[in-house]
Amino acid sequence: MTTDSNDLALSFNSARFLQSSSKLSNCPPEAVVEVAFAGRSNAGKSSAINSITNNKKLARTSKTPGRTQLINFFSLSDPRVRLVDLPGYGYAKVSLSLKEEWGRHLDDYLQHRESLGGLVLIMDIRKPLTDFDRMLLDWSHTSVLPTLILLTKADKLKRGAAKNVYFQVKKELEAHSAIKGIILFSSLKKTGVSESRLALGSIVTDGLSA
Ligand SMILES: Nc1nc2c(ncn2[C@@H]2O[C@H](COP(=O)(O)OP(=O)(O)OP(=O)(O)O)[C@@H](O)[C@H]2O)c(=O)[nH]1
Ligand SMILES: [Mg+2]
Repeated sequence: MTTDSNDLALSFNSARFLQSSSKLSNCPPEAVVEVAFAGRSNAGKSSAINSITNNKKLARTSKTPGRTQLINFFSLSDPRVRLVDLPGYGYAKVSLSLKEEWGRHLDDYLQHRESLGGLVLIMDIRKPLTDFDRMLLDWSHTSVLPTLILLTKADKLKRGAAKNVYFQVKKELEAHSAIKGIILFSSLKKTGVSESRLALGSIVTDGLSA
């Protein structure tokens, strides 16, 4: 894979569903580089994957929080690279035991997946940097895991207000040396999609050559 934007676009467009896993031991054999999309439940993770891969039907989206309950793997035409849709965190309406189980699987994947080469943190631009987001960011900082931030649902704010959140988040995360970009994103308007593809491409390229 090269960083040529046409190649990358083609590669993301070629994403296919590979499998769902309920726990780490059911995950497909390790790839070379997996980039996982994480974030609060209902933040827009699955929609972001669909926008980036230009495939509305790839990852299931829903108005109801808690739609993605499994770890979903998508392969690209380059078999060494995968995108991973993680279950959202912070969904209050599931039972405590289910919540704990979810947390454990998420944790297990993040802590133990050898091929995890990058994290895309999806945050609703109207509710950025929740406690869990910060926990995840602290972890990706100490783990030196390349992290891309998408401030999604940017269409919900006026341009000026969206920019303000962008600068606020940027300032707060100044010290986080593994951040590879902060992007104003909208799955509805397709804002930030090509920028995200470029940033993802460079994370993937770095991961492949590491
Ligand atoms: N206006 C707007 N709505 C969005 C955007 N992205 C997602 N949504 C909506 O937000 C809701 C949740 O989107 P999903 O992509 O399913 O969110 P998720 O983070 O995958 O949710 P879980 O799988 O439940 O954790 C859906 O109703 C989407 O249509 C966006 O950029 N703009
Ligand atoms: Mg989802």
